Amino acid sequence: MQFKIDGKSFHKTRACTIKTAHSTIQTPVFMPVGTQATVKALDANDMLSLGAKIILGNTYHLYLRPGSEIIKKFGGLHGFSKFPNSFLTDSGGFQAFSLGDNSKPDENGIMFKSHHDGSKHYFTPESVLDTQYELGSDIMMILDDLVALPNTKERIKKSIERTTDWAEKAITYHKSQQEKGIGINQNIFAIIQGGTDKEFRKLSATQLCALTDFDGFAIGGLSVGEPNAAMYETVEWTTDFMPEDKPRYLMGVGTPEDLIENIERGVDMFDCVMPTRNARNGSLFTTYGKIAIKNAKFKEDAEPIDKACECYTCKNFTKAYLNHLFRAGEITYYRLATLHNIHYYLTLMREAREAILADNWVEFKKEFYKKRGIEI
Ligand code: PRF
Ligand code: ZN
Repeated sequence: MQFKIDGKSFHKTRACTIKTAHSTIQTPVFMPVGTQATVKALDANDMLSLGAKIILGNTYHLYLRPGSEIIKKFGGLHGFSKFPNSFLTDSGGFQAFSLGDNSKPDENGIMFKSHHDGSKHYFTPESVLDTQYELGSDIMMILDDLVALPNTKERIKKSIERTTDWAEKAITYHKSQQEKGIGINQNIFAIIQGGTDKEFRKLSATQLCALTDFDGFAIGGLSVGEPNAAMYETVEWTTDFMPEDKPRYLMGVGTPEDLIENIERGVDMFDCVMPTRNARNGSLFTTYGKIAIKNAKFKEDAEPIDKACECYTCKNFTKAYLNHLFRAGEITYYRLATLHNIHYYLTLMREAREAILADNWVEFKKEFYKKRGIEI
């Protein structure tokens, strides 16, 4: 993959271009979540009309159903879903972690029970790459061992040691597979762990970033229950140990405010279920903050969700109509709401990029907060 820094502005903000075999991605970028090889309620053409250059899929879910060998038969995620731009696939480390008692990591990998039928499976650093080769994702994530916060120093230390060990195995395996012609157009990212402890983060970042064959680096293990300020501080500290000349990805984050704050702290890439999940729950993003579309005050509201929004939903429909569709539980509601929320996130990232390239970050951030009634 090709990586280029196009411009920088205040503090650690940066605007970059990432080129994969399937698309050119301008950063900062938000990757909509498409766990099951679709962004819920939408299809590939919707994603193209939104201008999405990359979406995220999940190894854990697709491995269990329909199985990566079936997806491979249909030309990988691109052929199967017909989304022609890039896919990043998460490794399954986080999904196993989310299974709680139904997953158990050891030195060599993670044993887990399927949430479908309780069947037992074992993921190793190598096996999750084999699955991702079949999925054909443009960016593959390594298997990592993450821990809930707060946790003991011993457990966090173990998570770092394991994650580094697994990263070494992953990169060695990936190089050997590429020599055999497997995964040659696929990139691989390592995942920094270490909780909110500075020394642990430094240790994890320096160990992993010394493995220079990785195409990019992610910050994992955050947004798992720690206070927001601790997340920001950890990112601020960690990005200083990450290379300038490779993409930096903050996994599973976050709110629009989280994106702005972490772009300032040197992050290029984000993913989160928030815009899609919130849409389905009736929570819609606007320039002025969130609204709950089910609210009775929207019953006769003739305005779009956000007058400033240029999305398909806002160009065509009123809040009154969306309020009705939501209350009636109509499927159309999910599609229209999801289109709007993703459009909001992608537009915010495009505007952030423009502000960085115009060296206007401070002003941009001030405006962003001011519209939400916050003076900074
Ligand atoms: N590791 C992986 N996926 C993730 C995370 C992680 O730490 C997070 C943390 N917020 C989200 N998704 N593999
Ligand atoms: Zn809209």
